Amino acid sequence: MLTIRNIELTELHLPLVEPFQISSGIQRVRQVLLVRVEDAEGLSGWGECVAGESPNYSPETVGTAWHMIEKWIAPRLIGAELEEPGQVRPLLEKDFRGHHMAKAGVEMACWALFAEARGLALARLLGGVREKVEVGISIGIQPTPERLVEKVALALQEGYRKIKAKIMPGADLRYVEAVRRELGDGVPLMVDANNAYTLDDLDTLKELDQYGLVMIEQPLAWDDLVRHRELQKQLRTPICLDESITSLERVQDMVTLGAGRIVNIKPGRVGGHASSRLIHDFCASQEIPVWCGGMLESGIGRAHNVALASLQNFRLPGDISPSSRYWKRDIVRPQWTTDGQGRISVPFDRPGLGVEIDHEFVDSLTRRRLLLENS
Ligand code: OSB
Ligand code: MG
Repeated sequence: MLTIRNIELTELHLPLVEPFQISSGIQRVRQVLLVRVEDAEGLSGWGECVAGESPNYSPETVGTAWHMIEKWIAPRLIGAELEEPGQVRPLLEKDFRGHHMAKAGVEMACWALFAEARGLALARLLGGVREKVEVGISIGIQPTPERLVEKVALALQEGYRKIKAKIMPGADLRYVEAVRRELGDGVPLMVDANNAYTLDDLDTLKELDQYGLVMIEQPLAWDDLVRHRELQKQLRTPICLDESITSLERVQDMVTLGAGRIVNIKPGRVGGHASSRLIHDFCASQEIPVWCGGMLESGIGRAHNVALASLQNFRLPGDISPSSRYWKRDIVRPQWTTDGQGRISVPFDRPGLGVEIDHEFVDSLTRRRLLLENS
């Protein structure tokens, strides 16, 4: 048994090595919200809340998550006596609606704490089996199709096993066409629209269908399964849902409706590791492939994603690129690296997250910090 003694929030600003543009906005600096939970013995577990600066991906932001954790989540958890990490999710779900990213930041920190306390790798605690996870890259919207072709060619050289190109109206068909023309049909290419289309764009989306894409991620509105079903009926390319999948129930609805055929699991979006595991297991039973998405995480969130992606049914390469793809210097040691062939080793041989936090560097980037404990 383990008792939660306090929870500490840290917001730091980490500049990206290059701007990252998606259909709904451009990002140059990642506002990272770190969560540290401490137990009565003085052991710590770290998590990362993946909410962004603005509500352009989900309704949550760093500001709303900070508020929710300070006012609601921490008071409920501090003093709680836990037998196992699976108890955190029901505690945070009871009568608190939504705010999955805020909940997940804390829930995942508790999983890391349990892994530390038991001297187990987080991946082991989660039930992971893969020694290495396959990695893909998510490439932001480029100024020209030629620039995208260059980026894709470089990514292939670097060994990435799945290439995701962000698209939006006006930066779609010509971009995909250029990659196929210059680099061929063998490139494991997919696109992600982050909700930029409606069924009025059916002609464009049907044209995309000709390029043999591995999948089309979240073309329509973030909370809309019904129209994704209409679209999937008219496309051969599998639709992969990202924003729309906020829980196991939404995945079940996706299957019932036929709204998509592949699921992107981001633990932050679905409320944490317990929820991710339920979705993973359900998808395995339905023979639906899942892969681990990314939210431009620092090395701490990345540690959680790597551990989760080591579960059996993560059959497709994740958006889990090495540290250097995002940051000049990451906030963990060692930095996350690939083996040069598009795989990251899962640190099964180290307890907890498997990386050390670079506290000095974190402190130098910190904008605000708050220790929450019961008075
Ligand atoms: O839709 O998957 C997305 C980043 C921010 C917001 C949404 C998304 C993304 C990515 C980044 O695609 C993937 C990564 O972390 O490498
Ligand atoms: Mg996406």
